[in-house]
Amino acid sequence: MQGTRRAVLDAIAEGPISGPALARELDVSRAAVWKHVEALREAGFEIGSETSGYTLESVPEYGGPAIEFGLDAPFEIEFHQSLPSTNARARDLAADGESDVVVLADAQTGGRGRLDREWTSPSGGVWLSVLSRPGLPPAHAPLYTLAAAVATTRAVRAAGVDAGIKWPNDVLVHDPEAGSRERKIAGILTEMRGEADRIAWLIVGIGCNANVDPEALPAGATSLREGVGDVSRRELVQRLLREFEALRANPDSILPAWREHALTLGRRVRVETARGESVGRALDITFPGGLVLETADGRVTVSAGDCEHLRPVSR
Ligand code: BT5
Repeated sequence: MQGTRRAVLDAIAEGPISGPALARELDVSRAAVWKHVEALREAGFEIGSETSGYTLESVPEYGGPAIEFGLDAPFEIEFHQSLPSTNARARDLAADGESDVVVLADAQTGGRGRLDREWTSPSGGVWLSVLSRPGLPPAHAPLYTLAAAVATTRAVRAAGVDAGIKWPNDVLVHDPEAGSRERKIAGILTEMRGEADRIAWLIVGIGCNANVDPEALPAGATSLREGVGDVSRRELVQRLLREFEALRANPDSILPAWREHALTLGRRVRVETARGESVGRALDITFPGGLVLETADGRVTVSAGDCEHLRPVSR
Protein backbone atom coordinates (compact mmCIF):
# COMPACT_ATOMS: atom_id res chain seq x y z
CA MET A 1 0.00 0.00 0.00
CA GLN A 2 1.27 3.44 -0.88
CA GLY A 3 2.69 5.40 2.11
CA THR A 4 0.08 8.17 2.39
CA ARG A 5 -2.78 5.70 1.96
CA ARG A 6 -1.38 3.60 4.77
CA ALA A 7 -1.09 6.71 6.96
CA VAL A 8 -4.71 7.65 6.15
CA LEU A 9 -5.86 4.18 7.10
CA ASP A 10 -3.84 4.15 10.33
CA ALA A 11 -5.22 7.54 11.35
CA ILE A 12 -8.81 6.50 10.61
CA ALA A 13 -8.30 3.28 12.57
CA GLU A 14 -7.43 5.44 15.57
CA GLY A 15 -10.27 7.86 14.69
CA PRO A 16 -12.81 9.27 14.48
CA ILE A 17 -10.91 11.91 12.57
CA SER A 18 -12.36 14.52 10.24
CA GLY A 19 -11.24 15.02 6.64
CA PRO A 20 -9.75 18.46 7.30
CA ALA A 21 -7.90 17.18 10.38
CA LEU A 22 -6.50 14.28 8.37
CA ALA A 23 -5.40 16.62 5.60
CA ARG A 24 -3.62 18.84 8.12
CA GLU A 25 -2.01 15.92 9.94
CA LEU A 26 -0.66 14.34 6.78
CA ASP A 27 0.01 17.60 4.98
CA VAL A 28 -2.06 16.72 1.91
CA SER A 29 -5.13 18.30 0.30
CA ARG A 30 -8.66 17.41 1.36
CA ALA A 31 -9.25 16.07 -2.15
CA ALA A 32 -6.30 13.72 -1.71
CA VAL A 33 -7.72 12.47 1.60
CA TRP A 34 -11.07 11.83 -0.06
CA LYS A 35 -9.36 9.93 -2.90
CA HIS A 36 -7.52 7.68 -0.46
CA VAL A 37 -10.67 7.03 1.56
CA GLU A 38 -12.52 6.05 -1.62
CA ALA A 39 -9.67 3.76 -2.69
CA LEU A 40 -9.68 2.09 0.73
CA ARG A 41 -13.43 1.57 0.49
CA GLU A 42 -12.95 0.02 -2.92
CA ALA A 43 -10.35 -2.33 -1.41
CA GLY A 44 -13.06 -3.51 1.02
CA PHE A 45 -12.45 -1.40 4.14
CA GLU A 46 -15.74 -0.15 5.56
CA ILE A 47 -15.19 3.46 6.51
CA GLY A 48 -18.01 5.36 8.15
CA SER A 49 -18.28 9.14 7.89
CA GLU A 50 -20.11 10.53 10.91
CA THR A 51 -20.18 14.14 11.96
CA SER A 52 -17.28 13.36 14.30
CA GLY A 53 -15.22 12.17 11.32
CA TYR A 54 -14.16 9.01 9.58
CA THR A 55 -14.19 5.71 11.49
CA LEU A 56 -12.94 2.27 10.50
CA GLU A 57 -15.86 -0.16 10.75
CA SER A 58 -14.39 -3.29 9.25
CA VAL A 59 -11.32 -4.69 7.52
CA PRO A 60 -11.64 -6.95 4.46
CA GLU A 61 -11.26 -10.67 5.09
CA TYR A 62 -8.23 -11.10 2.83
CA GLY A 63 -6.15 -9.38 0.17
CA GLY A 64 -3.10 -7.12 -0.03
CA PRO A 65 -4.30 -4.03 1.86
CA ALA A 66 -6.03 -6.19 4.48
CA ILE A 67 -2.79 -7.99 5.28
CA GLU A 68 -0.63 -4.88 5.17
CA PHE A 69 -2.98 -3.23 7.67
CA GLY A 70 -1.57 -4.02 11.10
CA LEU A 71 1.27 -6.12 9.68
CA ASP A 72 4.24 -6.04 11.98
CA ALA A 73 6.84 -6.89 9.33
CA PRO A 74 8.40 -4.81 6.53
CA PHE A 75 6.79 -6.52 3.54
CA GLU A 76 4.76 -5.15 0.70
CA ILE A 77 1.94 -7.50 -0.28
CA GLU A 78 1.00 -8.14 -3.90
CA PHE A 79 -2.30 -10.00 -4.01
CA HIS A 80 -3.83 -11.89 -6.94
CA GLN A 81 -7.09 -13.84 -7.07
CA SER A 82 -5.37 -16.42 -9.22
CA LEU A 83 -1.85 -16.94 -10.54
CA PRO A 84 -0.09 -19.88 -12.18
CA SER A 85 2.45 -19.85 -9.30
CA THR A 86 3.36 -17.20 -6.73
CA ASN A 87 7.00 -18.36 -6.95
CA ALA A 88 7.02 -17.70 -10.70
CA ARG A 89 5.60 -14.21 -10.16
CA ALA A 90 8.18 -13.56 -7.42
CA ARG A 91 10.95 -14.58 -9.85
CA ASP A 92 9.69 -11.93 -12.28
CA LEU A 93 9.77 -9.35 -9.47
CA ALA A 94 13.30 -10.48 -8.56
CA ALA A 95 14.34 -9.88 -12.17
CA ASP A 96 12.89 -6.36 -11.86
CA GLY A 97 15.11 -5.71 -8.83
CA GLU A 98 12.36 -5.89 -6.17
CA SER A 99 12.85 -7.11 -2.61
CA ASP A 100 10.82 -7.70 0.55
CA VAL A 101 7.69 -8.31 -1.46
CA VAL A 102 5.21 -11.06 -0.65
CA VAL A 103 3.23 -12.41 -3.58
CA LEU A 104 -0.05 -13.90 -2.44
CA ALA A 105 -2.77 -15.68 -4.41
CA ASP A 106 -6.17 -17.08 -3.47
CA ALA A 107 -5.67 -19.90 -5.97
CA GLN A 108 -2.83 -21.20 -8.14
CA THR A 109 -3.30 -22.95 -11.46
CA GLY A 110 0.28 -24.22 -11.78
CA GLY A 111 1.54 -24.53 -8.20
CA ARG A 112 4.84 -26.41 -7.89
CA GLY A 113 6.53 -28.46 -5.21
CA ARG A 114 10.13 -29.52 -5.11
CA LEU A 115 11.58 -31.33 -8.15
CA ASP A 116 8.80 -29.79 -10.23
CA ARG A 117 6.09 -31.84 -8.52
CA GLU A 118 2.55 -30.57 -8.71
CA TRP A 119 1.22 -28.56 -5.75
CA THR A 120 -2.58 -28.54 -5.53
CA SER A 121 -3.69 -24.97 -4.75
CA PRO A 122 -7.48 -24.47 -4.73
CA SER A 123 -9.16 -21.23 -3.71
CA GLY A 124 -9.25 -20.80 0.08
CA GLY A 125 -5.65 -21.82 0.77
CA VAL A 126 -2.69 -19.65 1.62
CA TRP A 127 -0.27 -19.63 -1.30
CA LEU A 128 2.51 -17.11 -0.95
CA SER A 129 6.10 -16.34 -1.86
CA VAL A 130 8.45 -14.12 0.09
CA LEU A 131 11.12 -12.44 -2.04
CA SER A 132 14.16 -11.18 -0.16
CA ARG A 133 17.81 -10.42 -0.68
CA PRO A 134 19.62 -11.62 2.42
CA GLY A 135 23.27 -10.62 2.44
CA LEU A 136 24.33 -14.21 3.09
CA PRO A 137 26.53 -16.72 1.30
CA PRO A 138 24.51 -19.08 -0.94
CA ALA A 139 25.42 -22.04 1.29
CA HIS A 140 23.36 -20.50 4.12
CA ALA A 141 20.12 -20.47 2.10
CA PRO A 142 18.70 -23.62 3.78
CA LEU A 143 18.40 -21.62 7.01
CA TYR A 144 15.69 -19.55 5.37
CA THR A 145 13.75 -22.64 4.42
CA LEU A 146 13.93 -23.85 8.01
CA ALA A 147 12.83 -20.43 9.25
CA ALA A 148 9.82 -20.59 6.93
CA ALA A 149 8.91 -24.03 8.28
CA VAL A 150 9.08 -22.75 11.86
CA ALA A 151 7.07 -19.63 11.03
CA THR A 152 4.41 -21.70 9.24
CA THR A 153 4.21 -24.21 12.08
CA ARG A 154 3.78 -21.43 14.63
CA ALA A 155 1.03 -19.83 12.54
CA VAL A 156 -0.77 -23.16 12.12
CA ARG A 157 -0.52 -23.83 15.86
CA ALA A 158 -1.83 -20.35 16.64
CA ALA A 159 -4.82 -21.22 14.44
CA GLY A 160 -5.47 -24.21 16.71
CA VAL A 161 -3.92 -27.19 14.93
CA ASP A 162 -1.04 -29.04 16.56
CA ALA A 163 1.54 -29.31 13.82
CA GLY A 164 5.24 -30.10 13.66
CA ILE A 165 8.05 -30.19 11.11
CA LYS A 166 9.33 -33.13 9.12
CA TRP A 167 12.86 -32.47 7.92
CA PRO A 168 13.56 -30.30 6.17
CA ASN A 169 10.37 -28.33 5.72
CA ASP A 170 7.10 -30.23 5.58
CA VAL A 171 4.54 -29.16 8.15
CA LEU A 172 2.60 -32.20 9.32
CA VAL A 173 -0.34 -32.86 11.58
CA HIS A 174 -0.37 -35.95 13.73
CA ASP A 175 -3.76 -37.55 13.33
CA PRO A 176 -4.71 -39.87 16.22
CA GLU A 177 -7.94 -40.89 14.48
CA ALA A 178 -5.98 -42.21 11.52
CA GLY A 179 -3.73 -44.43 13.62
CA SER A 180 -0.33 -42.84 13.75
CA ARG A 181 -0.62 -41.26 10.34
CA GLU A 182 0.84 -37.81 9.82
CA ARG A 183 -0.72 -35.66 7.19
CA LYS A 184 0.77 -32.71 5.37
CA ILE A 185 -0.80 -29.33 5.99
CA ALA A 186 1.92 -27.14 4.48
CA GLY A 187 4.98 -27.35 2.25
CA ILE A 188 7.81 -25.03 1.33
CA LEU A 189 9.74 -24.50 -1.88
CA THR A 190 12.84 -22.31 -1.80
CA GLU A 191 14.45 -20.97 -4.95
CA MET A 192 17.43 -18.67 -5.22
CA ARG A 193 19.99 -17.12 -7.43
CA GLY A 194 23.44 -17.18 -5.93
CA GLU A 195 26.47 -15.20 -6.88
CA ALA A 196 29.98 -16.29 -5.91
CA ASP A 197 29.85 -15.03 -2.33
CA ARG A 198 26.32 -13.91 -1.71
CA ILE A 199 22.70 -14.68 -2.49
CA ALA A 200 21.34 -12.37 -5.22
CA TRP A 201 17.72 -13.16 -4.40
CA LEU A 202 15.87 -15.78 -2.47
CA ILE A 203 12.25 -16.82 -2.79
CA VAL A 204 10.56 -18.85 -0.09
CA GLY A 205 7.29 -20.28 -1.41
CA ILE A 206 4.86 -21.42 1.26
CA GLY A 207 1.70 -23.38 0.63
CA CYS A 208 -0.65 -23.90 3.56
CA ASN A 209 -3.97 -25.70 3.25
CA ALA A 210 -6.17 -23.28 5.12
CA ASN A 211 -9.89 -23.04 4.22
CA VAL A 212 -9.82 -25.95 1.81
CA ASP A 213 -11.82 -29.19 1.71
CA PRO A 214 -9.57 -32.19 2.24
CA GLU A 215 -11.32 -33.88 -0.71
CA ALA A 216 -9.81 -31.22 -2.95
CA LEU A 217 -6.30 -32.23 -1.84
CA PRO A 218 -4.12 -35.23 -2.65
CA ALA A 219 -4.19 -38.28 -0.37
CA GLY A 220 -2.08 -37.72 2.74
CA ALA A 221 -2.96 -34.04 2.99
CA THR A 222 -5.08 -32.21 5.54
CA SER A 223 -6.27 -28.64 6.02
CA LEU A 224 -7.07 -26.20 8.78
CA ARG A 225 -10.71 -26.43 7.71
CA GLU A 226 -10.61 -30.14 8.45
CA GLY A 227 -8.87 -29.59 11.78
CA VAL A 228 -10.64 -26.61 13.30
CA GLY A 229 -12.96 -25.13 10.66
CA ASP A 230 -12.29 -22.00 8.65
CA VAL A 231 -9.76 -19.53 10.00
CA SER A 232 -8.91 -15.90 9.34
CA ARG A 233 -6.36 -16.15 6.55
CA ARG A 234 -5.46 -12.53 7.19
CA GLU A 235 -4.38 -13.34 10.74
CA LEU A 236 -2.66 -16.53 9.62
CA VAL A 237 -0.55 -14.72 7.01
CA GLN A 238 0.24 -11.83 9.35
CA ARG A 239 1.37 -14.24 12.05
CA LEU A 240 3.45 -16.25 9.60
CA LEU A 241 5.20 -13.17 8.20
CA ARG A 242 5.83 -11.75 11.65
CA GLU A 243 7.40 -14.99 12.83
CA PHE A 244 9.47 -15.28 9.64
CA GLU A 245 10.72 -11.71 10.04
CA ALA A 246 11.71 -12.30 13.68
CA LEU A 247 13.68 -15.42 12.72
CA ARG A 248 15.46 -13.86 9.78
CA ALA A 249 16.41 -10.90 11.96
CA ASN A 250 18.04 -13.31 14.40
CA PRO A 251 19.56 -16.19 12.39
CA ASP A 252 21.06 -17.78 15.51
CA SER A 253 17.56 -18.49 16.76
CA ILE A 254 16.53 -20.53 13.69
CA LEU A 255 18.07 -23.94 14.45
CA PRO A 256 16.96 -23.98 18.11
CA ALA A 257 13.43 -22.99 17.05
CA TRP A 258 13.41 -25.67 14.38
CA ARG A 259 14.51 -28.33 16.91
CA GLU A 260 11.70 -27.25 19.22
CA HIS A 261 9.08 -27.86 16.51
CA ALA A 262 10.65 -30.92 14.86
CA LEU A 263 8.82 -34.23 14.55
CA THR A 264 11.81 -35.90 12.88
CA LEU A 265 14.42 -35.81 15.66
CA GLY A 266 14.65 -39.10 17.51
CA ARG A 267 12.76 -40.94 14.80
CA ARG A 268 13.91 -43.66 12.45
CA VAL A 269 13.88 -42.20 8.96
CA ARG A 270 14.67 -43.02 5.38
CA VAL A 271 16.15 -40.14 3.40
CA GLU A 272 16.38 -40.34 -0.36
CA THR A 273 19.07 -38.11 -1.75
CA ALA A 274 20.39 -37.58 -5.25
CA ARG A 275 23.23 -39.95 -4.27
CA GLY A 276 21.12 -42.75 -2.85
CA GLU A 277 19.29 -43.69 0.30
CA SER A 278 20.20 -43.38 3.99
CA VAL A 279 18.30 -45.11 6.77
CA GLY A 280 18.86 -44.42 10.44
CA ARG A 281 17.84 -42.55 13.53
CA ALA A 282 17.66 -38.78 13.18
CA LEU A 283 19.89 -37.28 15.85
CA ASP A 284 20.06 -33.58 15.18
CA ILE A 285 20.07 -30.78 12.66
CA THR A 286 23.32 -28.94 11.92
CA PHE A 287 24.11 -25.58 10.40
CA PRO A 288 22.91 -24.63 7.83
CA GLY A 289 20.27 -27.36 7.73
CA GLY A 290 21.73 -30.86 7.35
CA LEU A 291 20.15 -33.82 9.13
CA VAL A 292 22.52 -35.96 11.23
CA LEU A 293 21.65 -39.66 11.10
CA GLU A 294 22.93 -42.59 13.10
CA THR A 295 23.04 -45.33 10.47
CA ALA A 296 24.27 -48.93 10.53
CA ASP A 297 27.48 -47.60 8.96
CA GLY A 298 27.96 -44.79 11.44
CA ARG A 299 27.03 -41.15 11.53
CA VAL A 300 26.15 -39.34 8.31
CA THR A 301 24.84 -35.88 7.58
CA VAL A 302 22.46 -35.46 4.69
CA SER A 303 22.01 -31.96 3.34
CA ALA A 304 19.01 -32.41 1.02
CA GLY A 305 16.50 -35.07 0.14
CA ASP A 306 13.06 -36.54 0.73
CA CYS A 307 12.58 -37.82 4.25
CA GLU A 308 10.17 -40.51 5.37
CA HIS A 309 9.36 -41.16 9.03
CA LEU A 310 9.55 -44.91 9.56
CA ARG A 311 8.07 -45.23 13.03
CA PRO A 312 4.97 -43.67 14.42
CA VAL A 313 5.33 -40.83 16.87
CA SER A 314 4.49 -41.71 20.41
CA ARG A 315 3.14 -38.64 22.13
C1 BT5 B 1 6.49 -28.99 -1.27
O1 BT5 B 1 7.00 -29.80 -2.24
O2 BT5 B 1 6.00 -29.36 -0.24
C2 BT5 B 1 6.58 -27.52 -1.61
C3 BT5 B 1 5.24 -26.89 -1.84
C4 BT5 B 1 5.35 -25.40 -2.07
C5 BT5 B 1 4.05 -24.80 -2.52
C6 BT5 B 1 4.10 -23.30 -2.54
S1 BT5 B 1 2.55 -22.58 -2.76
C7 BT5 B 1 3.22 -21.04 -3.02
C8 BT5 B 1 4.46 -21.26 -3.87
N1 BT5 B 1 4.14 -21.29 -5.27
C9 BT5 B 1 4.38 -22.48 -5.83
O3 BT5 B 1 4.19 -22.76 -7.04
N2 BT5 B 1 4.86 -23.32 -4.89
C10 BT5 B 1 4.99 -22.67 -3.61
P1 BT5 B 1 7.23 -31.35 -2.08
O4 BT5 B 1 7.88 -31.65 -0.79
O5 BT5 B 1 7.91 -31.74 -3.34
O6 BT5 B 1 5.78 -31.97 -2.02
C11 BT5 B 1 4.98 -32.11 -3.18
C12 BT5 B 1 4.03 -33.29 -2.96
O7 BT5 B 1 3.08 -32.96 -1.96
C13 BT5 B 1 3.23 -33.63 -4.19
O8 BT5 B 1 3.91 -34.56 -4.99
C14 BT5 B 1 1.94 -34.22 -3.60
O9 BT5 B 1 2.15 -35.58 -3.27
C15 BT5 B 1 1.80 -33.49 -2.30
N3 BT5 B 1 0.89 -32.33 -2.41
C16 BT5 B 1 0.51 -31.63 -3.51
N4 BT5 B 1 -0.31 -30.63 -3.19
C17 BT5 B 1 -0.49 -30.70 -1.84
C18 BT5 B 1 -1.22 -29.93 -0.91
N5 BT5 B 1 -1.95 -28.86 -1.25
N6 BT5 B 1 -1.15 -30.31 0.41
C19 BT5 B 1 -0.42 -31.36 0.82
N7 BT5 B 1 0.29 -32.12 -0.04
C20 BT5 B 1 0.27 -31.80 -1.35
